[in-house]
Amino acid sequence: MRAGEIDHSRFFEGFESAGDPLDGLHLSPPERLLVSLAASLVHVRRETVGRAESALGIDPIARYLGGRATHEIVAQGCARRERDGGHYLTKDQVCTFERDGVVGPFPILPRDEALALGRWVRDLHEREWDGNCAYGARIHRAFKASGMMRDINHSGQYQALFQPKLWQVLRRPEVTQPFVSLLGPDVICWRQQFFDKPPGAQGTFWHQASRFRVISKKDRIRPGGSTAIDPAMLQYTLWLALEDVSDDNGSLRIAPGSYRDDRLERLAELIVAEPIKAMSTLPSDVVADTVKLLRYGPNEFDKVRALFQWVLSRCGDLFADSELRSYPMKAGEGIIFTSLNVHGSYANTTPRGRLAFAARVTGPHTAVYEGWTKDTYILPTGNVDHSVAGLKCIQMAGERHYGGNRMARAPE
Ligand SMILES: O=C(O)CCC(=O)C(=O)O
Repeated sequence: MRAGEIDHSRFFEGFESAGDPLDGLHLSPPERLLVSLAASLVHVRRETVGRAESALGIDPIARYLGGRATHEIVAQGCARRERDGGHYLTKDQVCTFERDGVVGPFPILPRDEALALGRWVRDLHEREWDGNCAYGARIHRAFKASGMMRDINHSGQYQALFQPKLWQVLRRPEVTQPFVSLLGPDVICWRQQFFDKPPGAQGTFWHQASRFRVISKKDRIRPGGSTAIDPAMLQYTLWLALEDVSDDNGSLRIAPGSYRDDRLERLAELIVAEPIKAMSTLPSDVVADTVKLLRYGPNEFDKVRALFQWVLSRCGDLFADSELRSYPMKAGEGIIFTSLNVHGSYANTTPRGRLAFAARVTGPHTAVYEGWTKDTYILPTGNVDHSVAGLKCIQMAGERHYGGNRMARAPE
């Protein structure tokens, strides 16, 4: 490390890659052709536009980022435990959240009830969620054909739209009131999922999310109409442990306060929107392997890790002051955090499972999937398009929601 450089090694501790992710990756002839075509385009850009930019002193990445965005969280809710009792957050908890973008762990469900819920979820998953899939029949068939039906992380998404028991969890005061303290009286869940980490599962590498674009160029959620909402406040995640969680079976990890700097998310979006431009900032000898890994790599962990390394190579001061915390929890405990905080989770090196329920929660001014008719699901057997008509929102508290959002009726 050179003098003055920031030591990011703490971000990699406990996140070692299991060998070279490209080992054993065999591409078909059309895939190989696509990789060499992309590498050639990157080379051409570097030798033409790139050279001109260097001559003019232009850094395309710095230009795209337009400086370091500094986000702020200001709680919109006014209910507080000291005055209103119940399960509202205390003044101190709200202040902690505004500073760190994360609060908890705190008890949400009694431990026995959370464990029983976890067992019920696993049983339902064994029964293939009784055939329910909010993405529609095409994705349900594709889940079965690709083996993803066996993965709760995929097949369990949006299941509160079908299961009264999950719907009721989202409407319990223990769940809604902390959000009312942060968001105000009207609280909406726009998506739910489970995070299952079976024995031997890899960790989840550090990532940030506010608009949830993933491989799309459009925002899945954004401030509706002319509302101004800081991206750090666009949505908060409730991560509720349904089994005991420790560092050795996959605790969640967060850098509190890192939501202020969103360059990781924005540069990840640039890779999707303008891959040739983004790649042309890499040393030429690693371009083909990086394209191969990001396009055809066998697991998300290594892709996200490679992306993080690329972003650090461009923004050496990123998360400079961030402390990393892990969040061991007993079943029934949970935390609330802004997903713009850089976060991930440890690997599960134990013979025990690790199951969590995550609700993505927002306020009445957020437009969800506005202007979208279809989305794309990434499956190992290829990407499959699906309608977004079934991806409805749940009113957790209050009555108001953004006008264009599709709202669900309670399942029976
Ligand atoms: O539970 C995990 O392993 C990861 C959770 C996560 O990335 C999220 O809630 O956004």
